Amino acid sequence: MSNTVLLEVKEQIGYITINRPEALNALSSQVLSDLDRVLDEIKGNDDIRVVIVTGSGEKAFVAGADIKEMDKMTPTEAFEYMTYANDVFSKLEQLRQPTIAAVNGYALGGGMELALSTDIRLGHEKTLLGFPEVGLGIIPGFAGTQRMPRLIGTSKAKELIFTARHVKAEEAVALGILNRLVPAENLLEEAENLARSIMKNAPLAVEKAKHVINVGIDLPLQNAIRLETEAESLLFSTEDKVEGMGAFVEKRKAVFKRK
Ligand code: DAK
Repeated sequence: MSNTVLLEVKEQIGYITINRPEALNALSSQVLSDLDRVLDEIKGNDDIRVVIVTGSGEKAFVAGADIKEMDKMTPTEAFEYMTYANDVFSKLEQLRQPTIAAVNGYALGGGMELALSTDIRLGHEKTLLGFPEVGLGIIPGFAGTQRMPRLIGTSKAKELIFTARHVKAEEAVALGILNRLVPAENLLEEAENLARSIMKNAPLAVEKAKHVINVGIDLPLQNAIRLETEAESLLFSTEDKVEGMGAFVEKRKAVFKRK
């Protein structure tokens, strides 16, 4: 079996590692189909509570779509490749588990777009992000023209996309692309700490919060508020809601069961 994407599960955290360090983890079609398979495994694994996505090696998270592969594509092949990649990235975005990108170096083009498909992004001082596409005669093709403006606003997104410039880590935090920076040697550890601070809460509540935010953001406000109300009422039927409130009243630590 191909191993361009690795999945490891430790203490209820699923680690996805894009594993082509010799090509700075560039997204080939093999990577996309391996990522697709790994996401299906995660979807079916109730033991995984949070997912961390990172890149193999010291230099890159993902240095974009594989330019050498893309170079030879016909328009029809490009359409199919992009449609498939968008399905895979949407699968990542819609995982019920919260996802954290540990952006350990270059996150360019498709790499930035992969990171944008996660819920929370951590970087370090050498993390460099950008959309080089217009310099290659194309535009971001894995939903960067859509997810980035939704995250940071249209004007700032346009500046990044039109200029194709590299954005340093501090600026990426100021823009709201990265949640925060941590020392490079602690990046994975900080991602794990963040994962654990999510995992101490009621799993169904966290999953519902993710769903309501992701779906609600594209709805008119009143419909989104209604979605929230319905999700909240459903959580009132869970054992974990009884446990969470009971533990507060009894002044003890809640033990959640995802029920
Ligand atoms: N694709 C393929 N190989 C890559 C690569 C990439 N994106 N990025 C790096 N590599 C390979 C290099 O070719 C080199 O391989 P060898 O020559 O040793 O065989 C190896 O990784 C190490 O890279 P460098 O020697 O270049 O390393 P440096 O430290 O000097 O430079 C760099 C690091 C990240 C600045 C540089 O590698 C670089 O600029 N990489 C390309 C960044 C980039 O432009 N990425 C693509 C963004 S465009 C669509 C599908 C997808 C998309 C759009 C449309 N359709 C199907 C319609 C999205 C496109 C993108 O993501």
